[in-house]
Amino acid sequence: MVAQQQGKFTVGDYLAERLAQVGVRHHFVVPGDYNLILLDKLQAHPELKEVGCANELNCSLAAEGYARANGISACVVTYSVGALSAFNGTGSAYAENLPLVLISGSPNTNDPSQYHILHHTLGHPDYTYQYEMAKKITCCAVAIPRAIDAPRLIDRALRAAILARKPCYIEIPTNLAGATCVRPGPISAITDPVTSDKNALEAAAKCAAEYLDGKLKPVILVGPKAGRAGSEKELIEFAEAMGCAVALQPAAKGMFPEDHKQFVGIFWGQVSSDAADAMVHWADAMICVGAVFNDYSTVGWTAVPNIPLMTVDMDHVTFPGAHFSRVRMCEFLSHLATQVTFNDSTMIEYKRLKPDPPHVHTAEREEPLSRKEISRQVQEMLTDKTSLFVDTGDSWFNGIQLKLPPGAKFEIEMQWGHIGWSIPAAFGYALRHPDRHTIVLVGDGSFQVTAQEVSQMVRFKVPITIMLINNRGYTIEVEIHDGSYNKIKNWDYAMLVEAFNSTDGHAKGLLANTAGELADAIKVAESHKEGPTLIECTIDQDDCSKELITWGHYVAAANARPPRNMSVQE
Ligand code: DPX
Ligand code: MG
Repeated sequence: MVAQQQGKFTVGDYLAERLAQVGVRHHFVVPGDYNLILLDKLQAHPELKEVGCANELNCSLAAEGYARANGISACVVTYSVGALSAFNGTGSAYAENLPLVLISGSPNTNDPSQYHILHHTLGHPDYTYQYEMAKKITCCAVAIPRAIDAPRLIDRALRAAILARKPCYIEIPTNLAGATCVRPGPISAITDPVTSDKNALEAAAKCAAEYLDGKLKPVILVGPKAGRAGSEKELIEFAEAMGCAVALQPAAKGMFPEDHKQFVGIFWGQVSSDAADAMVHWADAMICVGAVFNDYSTVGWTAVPNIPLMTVDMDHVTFPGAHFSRVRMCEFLSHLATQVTFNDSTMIEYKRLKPDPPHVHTAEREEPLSRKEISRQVQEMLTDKTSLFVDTGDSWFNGIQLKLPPGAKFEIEMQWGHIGWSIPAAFGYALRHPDRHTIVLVGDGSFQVTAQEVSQMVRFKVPITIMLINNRGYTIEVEIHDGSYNKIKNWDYAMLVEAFNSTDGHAKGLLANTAGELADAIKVAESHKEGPTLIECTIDQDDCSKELITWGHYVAAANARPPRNMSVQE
């Protein structure tokens, strides 16, 4: 703030100060003439570090990943040509419940009233369209009309994003970023959490305790919103008070410790791990904590639990026959932990059902590389310091099957499912967590979407290990519905990432065709700290997990349901 205190304080300074106060330390940017003054202001803030991205899609996805690590992030782009690309990562943040602040420069405030046609726009003088579009993919969108409105609108958007765990949108005209502005008031006005309504909390916990008392076989099902609500600690507290089985949805992997004695695996219908499905289907009560039932998590609607559900969401609790608003998940779980009766019947049953650990075959060094051997070697890489990103494709299934050691983190983007997400998202995440070893499992098709962002890993010397599984195409799509469109042009991936080095970079690109080559490459990656290492793992085109095949069949069937309510003429 020193530099800013000496000169005039501007709208850009206000935004910078607020971003720093809510905990942003890196902001992701692509410059354009509508946002340059704003970028100068953000750059001038001593607590913000500017991180340039190769394009706005990657910029928004890097911010999405940063929000996973940091709780909140900022992505700054130019009008339309930039923002419309950044809408994609903003959509991801919405779907994945992450507070991402999308900030866009916009036309000079004098232009709309003069009916001026401007560059980077649709070519007609109504410049409200981007703001209108942003409203649909954020929990709060504001367009600043005058400098005097900036504090109120910026504060409103930030508070909404923090409370809802959703993205917000702030549009700042190019001639307002440098306009004089008042200084911000106390940050607690924005960051103070909303607590539960005391009466609703009491009533919900009482209702839950009574409901559970009447049940013989309760199971807890954890979904991705449990982690987003920051309730991991309270979840353990509650689970231990209950003593019952805890299954996780695939997108919640890592949100409850896998070495905990009550962990019974990933519930994913037919492709569940560790007999989690047997437990879920045996239960007579299901406490769904932050669960999301979509077509993917229910395996094409074949695995929707068929008993009434008790739903604990981020800010409300619903039972068969009762609903309680303004009950925060964390508070509810820790309060309920003091009210419930211990019932470990599902754990007694699980001990009888728990499958023995599978025998894992170790390939000979010269054996051609297989999917199973990659998984075996990746499993050995995992430590308490690992953060594992798995991209859409067979990497989801391979990642879900791995056993996470205590402390290891797992990131998946299962609601939005944007191929290529993992490369920029892991980059954003790793900037915030330099102490962790970020590993990415990504397919060849996914990598081709966002490959440029590896060059930022080179530029910022981020030592991410990218395991690129090259099966020469879109295999998940092959399993859902095959066609020539699922073939892609092969690249020399190892050589490509070294091209990003130019004269000053330190990326390593390695190729593994055999089990031994992969083991050697992993050793190199683990000791390489000056930049990213990409290991291209080549496998046969048909070598995919049986879980992917099974899941693909059911999802294909769900996609192919004929239209209902057709008129008789049709
Ligand atoms: C598509 C998917 O190579 O993984 O293991 O070979 O399937 P697998 P790849 O990365 O291919 C991914 C491909 C094309 N999905 O199989 S999952 C549709 C799709 C999407 N996101 C975007 N476009 C298309 N999920 C941005
Ligand atoms: Mg592929």
